Amino acid sequence: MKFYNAAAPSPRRVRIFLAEKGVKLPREDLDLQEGATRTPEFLAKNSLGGTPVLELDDGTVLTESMAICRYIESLHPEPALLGTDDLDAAKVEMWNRRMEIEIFSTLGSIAQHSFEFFADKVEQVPAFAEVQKRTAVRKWQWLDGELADGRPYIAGDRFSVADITGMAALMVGDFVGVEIPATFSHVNRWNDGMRSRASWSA
Ligand SMILES: N[C@@H](CCC(=O)N[C@@H](CS)C(=O)NCC(=O)O)C(=O)O
Repeated sequence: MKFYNAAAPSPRRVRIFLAEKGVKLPREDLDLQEGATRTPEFLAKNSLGGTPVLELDDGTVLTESMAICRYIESLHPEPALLGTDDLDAAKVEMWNRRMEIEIFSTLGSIAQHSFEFFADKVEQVPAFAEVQKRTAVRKWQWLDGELADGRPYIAGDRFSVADITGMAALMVGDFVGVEIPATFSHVNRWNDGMRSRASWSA
């Protein structure tokens, strides 16, 4: 098995997932700035040219960070990061999608519409990046309201992949310079907790 990794938010979701499970995989680190995922060899593995990619020993290739996490969970069930029973798994899925769609994607679109790296990958609209900076603050405010019930983690009482997606979003927020306002005390409590986990630096 081989994990194709890069210094970027999506592969970081998998790195954190692996670190939380205490699993180490053979890994190749790719330099995105050098276009290492845009070679014919890599595009044959992932036609979208993105990381993470997990290549199995029989040649099967998995792309998409969540698909890779799901496969890793099947091999290493503990600690359960995708839910402990059917209802819990549904709640984790619900919150993971909310974190991905509402927070991670909003912050990611700021980078996509303003960073030179994306200039040849998306049709950039710089004004949209500015709109999304304001939108991101509103999304954090929404999450603050959700976490006002005092729960320690995004999906409830247990750390889950929804928190990991949130951790990746925090990293994107650092990149694009969107800070969580100090008045959002509940999100900041969660933010502090995530940054103090050993897996934060994975
Ligand atoms: N939806 C995919 C996103 C994959 C993706 O966009 N990966 C980025 C890093 S965050 C990448 O490797 N980009 C390299 C490129 O586009 O050349 C996932 O969750 O795995």
